[in-house]
Amino acid sequence: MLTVYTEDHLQRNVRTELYGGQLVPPHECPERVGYVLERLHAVSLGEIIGPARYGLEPVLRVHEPKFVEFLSTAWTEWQAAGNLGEAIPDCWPARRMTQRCPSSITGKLGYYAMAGETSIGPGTWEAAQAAADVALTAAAHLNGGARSAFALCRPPGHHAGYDLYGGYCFLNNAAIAAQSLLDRGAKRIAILDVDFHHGNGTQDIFYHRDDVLYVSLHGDPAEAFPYFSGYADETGSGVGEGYTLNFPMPRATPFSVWQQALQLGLDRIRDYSPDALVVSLGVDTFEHDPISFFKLSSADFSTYGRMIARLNLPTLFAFEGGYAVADVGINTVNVLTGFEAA
Ligand code: 5XA
Ligand code: ZN
Repeated sequence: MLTVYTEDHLQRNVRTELYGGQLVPPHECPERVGYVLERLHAVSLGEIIGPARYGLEPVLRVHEPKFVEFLSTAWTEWQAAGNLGEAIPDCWPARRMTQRCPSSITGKLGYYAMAGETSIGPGTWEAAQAAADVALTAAAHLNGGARSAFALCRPPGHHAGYDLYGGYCFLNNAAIAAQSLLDRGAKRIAILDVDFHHGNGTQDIFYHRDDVLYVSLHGDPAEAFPYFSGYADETGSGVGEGYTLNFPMPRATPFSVWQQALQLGLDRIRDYSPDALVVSLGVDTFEHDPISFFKLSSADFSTYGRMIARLNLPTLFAFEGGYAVADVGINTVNVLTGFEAA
């Protein structure tokens, strides 16, 4: 399997995450990708190539122009305003408040953030753009007839909505890739999100559409981030009704239960008969993940890689979460080798 990767992700190396009432070193750190690369080499998964540059056009197919402009200038504006730390919001347009975007950078952060933990720093925008290019390059590879490709994206993407960032995400790499496949001739794309967290951003972007089926397995939002998205009764709207399928699951969910939900999701994807599959591949379902609560073992990742392969679809894996840093490489690559072995 081809991997697309660029060291441009290193440009995002913020010092702070708001966590447990403290500013701590971010869980979503550059070392995560280092462990994945190390494992890719160890198992000789295949060639690793750099991304092509696609510019903003494919990004603007799924994100609002003013939001993209905000991301591209946020750090400069934050510094110009005399702030000393990294950029984090401190006020949101909550219930019954006006939904107008302020001119102040602090106000803009609140307007565009769906969560407050994610600092913006120098290089955040450049890394986010590079991650989108990684996903687009992997999509181009599928278009060229490949069975599969792995987009080693960082920062991750599935919480980034049409005009929202947060949850460590800025641009929605999986959504950008899915849209590019449609723009190059696909009629239907399925997105399977196996990250522990619900991909509110991906759901948001495609909620009203029937050309993208979104299936997500995740921690019950009553107990897990992003808290305000991911319930089973969120099923799509308008022509998109029935094209969002959420499987929220409780604390300590074991693989035996998770696997049953996955099979139901895979059955729905097979019925949908898509031209290609995009997998939002987060491995924070791991039993030792520090911020999540499912109970998958390293071996379980191989098992579900094989299950996904049985769909027999051109498949793009886009890297998302996973914070048991030293195990992120093994768990991620187990999915890919399981897929290849099937
Ligand atoms: O998939 N999303 C994540 O792993 C980020 C969770 C952020 C929690 N504050
Ligand atoms: Zn996650």
